[in-house]
Amino acid sequence: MAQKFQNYIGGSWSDSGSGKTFENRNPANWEDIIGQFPLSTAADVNSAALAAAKAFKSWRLVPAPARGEICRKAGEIMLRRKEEIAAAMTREMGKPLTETRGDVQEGIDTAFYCATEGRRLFGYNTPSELSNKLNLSFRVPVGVCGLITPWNFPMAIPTWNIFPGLVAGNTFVFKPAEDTPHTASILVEILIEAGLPGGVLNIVHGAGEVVGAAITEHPLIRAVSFTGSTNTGRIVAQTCGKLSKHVCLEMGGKNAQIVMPDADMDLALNGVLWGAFGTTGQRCTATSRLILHEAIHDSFVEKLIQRTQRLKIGDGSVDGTEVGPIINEKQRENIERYVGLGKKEGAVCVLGGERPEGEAFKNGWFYKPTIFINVLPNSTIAQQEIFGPVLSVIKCTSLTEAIEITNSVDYGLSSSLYTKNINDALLAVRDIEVGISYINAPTIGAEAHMPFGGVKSTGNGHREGGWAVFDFYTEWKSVYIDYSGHLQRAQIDV
Ligand code: UN1
Repeated sequence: MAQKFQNYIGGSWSDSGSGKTFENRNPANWEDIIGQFPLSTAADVNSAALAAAKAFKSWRLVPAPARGEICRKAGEIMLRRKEEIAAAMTREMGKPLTETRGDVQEGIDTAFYCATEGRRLFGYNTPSELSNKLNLSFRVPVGVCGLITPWNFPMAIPTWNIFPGLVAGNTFVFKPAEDTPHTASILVEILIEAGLPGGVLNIVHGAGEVVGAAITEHPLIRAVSFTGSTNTGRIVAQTCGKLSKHVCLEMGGKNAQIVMPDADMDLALNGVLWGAFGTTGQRCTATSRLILHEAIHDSFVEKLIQRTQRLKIGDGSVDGTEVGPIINEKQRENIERYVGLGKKEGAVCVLGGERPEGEAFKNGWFYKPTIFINVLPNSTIAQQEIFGPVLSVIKCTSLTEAIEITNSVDYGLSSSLYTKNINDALLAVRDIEVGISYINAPTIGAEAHMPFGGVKSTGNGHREGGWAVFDFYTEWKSVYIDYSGHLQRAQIDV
């Protein structure tokens, strides 16, 4: 009998009013059922929003350093439970334990970073244009926030939002991805143990079209943070726009790694293997295009094929696995559709392009690391986000052309350039249109205390992570204190 999990609303665990549940299965072995989770309704979201609005009244008055202290305690609990959380995460979303440990570590880093931000949350003071008048501006919480998160970073992405949001004084209605509800439940347990009062963080499990939509539409929810596909993000933005809500969108990517002839080739090779096939390519920051200078193209591709062939595909909980399963059948079919399109458009599939065969793979959603060469920059597989282990290799003749190709997509999340030429490196950092630019490092590897996000269709101008996320989770309040004792008129009595 599979374990039964519940929502957490207003400080207590409860079933959905619908009485219905959904199953969560291990993508490396679909016969392994992790649990039954509530298939919630708009009425459940309403209860959560009411609880969060009630809790906001007192939570906003708790001093920010004390709110930060709860994050610190949560970070310590995560550190203590790191192995167990990583194992639960691998079981429900498939990436190898080395990677899920990193995902939990990103949550721990965010906890400790946010804990100290509780003592800063800097505002500005400026001189007044009038005498005997004090001008201050400081940050205040937004109110009840809705959080809709994806399955590929089940601890890192929720904590990037929840910890800074809490430190800033907000309360939450949190809907995790249907594929990773267990890790999200563990995060809630941790915050309860760390002393978070009831109603401050509410979790409502269920489908995006029902629970996500109800969060976006609920009048008490003042801000919505969404990480996921560009199509869904645009729907979220439209609804939030109509209702004058804050909205932070973190959507797709089509990230490129450029390799110039003067680069350290082994370094570049290790970079693309990790960037393209780490997390089985299921990252917004995954390397999905490799732009090679013609002088090194053929030799690099040859070594790349050899090294990729050696990557160990399998169950992420088994030591030595480098490439775990795809998250679910629907996503695997989507990858297959793109591989078919690539072939149809004339690119040459030199590796993979199929499901692995054998006993070890028969009950999992596995797919082989796949490499296409002769890919045209404007073809479908070079333009659209695939979210799988599919790498498109494009040939270029100069850095200028490589930058043009990099910029020729709708997205702008991360980029990577391998070169030893400092001038080329700085030129690329200046001209590549992305939110995160790496030199001599792959397109993945963002750190918790740096702003995270992208330009163009990747985002809507906000950033998660670091100090920048506080711009989303706070409003500015400007305060003027006149101690002159007489009426002073700004712009007039100057
Ligand atoms: C994502 O790609 O969905 O930079 C998030 C990285 C991670 C976070 C990625 N630290 O790859």
